[in-house]
Amino acid sequence: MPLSLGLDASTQSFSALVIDTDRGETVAEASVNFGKVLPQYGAPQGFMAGGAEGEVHADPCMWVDAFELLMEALGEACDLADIRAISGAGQQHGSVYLNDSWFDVIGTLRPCESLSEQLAPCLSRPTSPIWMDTSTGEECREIAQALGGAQRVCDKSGSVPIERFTGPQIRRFYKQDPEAYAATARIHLVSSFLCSVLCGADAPIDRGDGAGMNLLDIHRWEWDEHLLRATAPDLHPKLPSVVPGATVAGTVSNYFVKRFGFTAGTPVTVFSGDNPSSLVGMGASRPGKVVISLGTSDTFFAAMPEIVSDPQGCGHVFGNPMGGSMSLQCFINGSLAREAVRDRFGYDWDQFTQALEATPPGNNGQLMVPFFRPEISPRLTLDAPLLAGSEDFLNWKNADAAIRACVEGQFMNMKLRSDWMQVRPEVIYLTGGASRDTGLAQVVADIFQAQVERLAVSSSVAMGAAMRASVNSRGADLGMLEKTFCRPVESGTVNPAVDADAYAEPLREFTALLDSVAS
Ligand code: XUL
Repeated sequence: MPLSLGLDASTQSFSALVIDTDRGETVAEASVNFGKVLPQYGAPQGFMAGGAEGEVHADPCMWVDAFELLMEALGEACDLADIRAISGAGQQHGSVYLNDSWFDVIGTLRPCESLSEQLAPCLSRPTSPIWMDTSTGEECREIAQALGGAQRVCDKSGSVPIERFTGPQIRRFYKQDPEAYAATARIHLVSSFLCSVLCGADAPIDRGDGAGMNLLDIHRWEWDEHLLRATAPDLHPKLPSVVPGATVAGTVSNYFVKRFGFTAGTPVTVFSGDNPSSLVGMGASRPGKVVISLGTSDTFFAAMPEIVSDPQGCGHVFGNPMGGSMSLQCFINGSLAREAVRDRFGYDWDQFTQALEATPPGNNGQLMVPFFRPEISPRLTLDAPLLAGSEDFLNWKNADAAIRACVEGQFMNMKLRSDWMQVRPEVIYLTGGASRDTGLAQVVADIFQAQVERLAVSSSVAMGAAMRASVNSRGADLGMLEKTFCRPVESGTVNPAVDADAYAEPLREFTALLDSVAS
């Protein structure tokens, strides 16, 4: 059986999905939740909370421990020896810092020892800043100044300097601990680090994920010397090379062959970021379709016919793993905000859906700016949760209205922030855990005035990786894969239930509310 494996190293869990492209079937799926299976890392949601000045880090040893547990679980669901092509994706922007022992150790991993035991001594920085980290405001300003303004950085790299992006994070590390920075011989993204571990060789970075670093010239797809210099000294040799998404990074390492029974020589396509991978897994890697992905962060993205940048400086241009580029807008207050409101009232997810179904579009004028953590779209740095809204809501009297206010606030904000992409979607593809919520899908359809389709694939990131691997190493046809694996579920289509006027006034009021809290 010729199988392809897709991996998804996300914020809260590490997941795998195996497809049989000949039969058009998903053969196996497995997932491990970091907080649940590895509580010893003190990261119940996949990251260590409470860092200084907005720092949010995770331990790379936790990721590789989870990698092993995931392969054990997957090995019980299918025969790993049948896998003929592999790729993967990681949460974007996070970075792993390695000393020069890395190059030897990664090529000689011993199957009788755990990955974390062998790799821990290679870390020149014990933990990795991840995408939720907002600690680098000063570094962003310094990089912008060195380049002659934030817009210049945006023109080159596809984004203004952004706190969570890898370049500003590298600069902060260099400034805080210049010795440890000097002892760093390699800086990997989460995706290229895990790809290296799988291949047993130092892997390159793909254009999709590389564009989330504020270091890459997205017009030439090469490291930009000015950005590198503005970030930290001697940075170029510490970075892997950048390659197109259709590149074989290597073959599965002896470690994975011996420990888990993979077939030696199985090709591994370079890993990408979770959002670029999801673009592929949703069947949207050619321009014309818009995806909303509902996860720890919510994202809105689309393949782009040409490069446009966000005048508000919150949106991004990344590489499209299938060629060209994609636009993306990320909202930090995604499922964590929905969970916070749900938990406040002790609701389960069914009750959450019922609350959305029991309340009217526009919520009788009750609005909420549902930011429980500092938001990045728009940028609002807050010391405390910001739950600006109507009086009723602030008093938390009416659970159902609070839930609708939270969800409407999230998607009105998304509509306003994604206007710069100049895409007027007729169909929106919804993915991620919360996409199963019918009430929420209806809110999206109403606010965007678009048909919403929910695809059968719930794990579009891992699916995208499996599809990329199939196309790249097994010559599979992308169009055929999309027809087979990116179909809407039965009852997965939601049409707007109200017309555009229903949200005209709430959108105006929401804009005014947001302006008032932002100022
Ligand atoms: C995108 C972003 C997040 C992470 C984690 O810019 O920061 O979506 O990729 O999912």
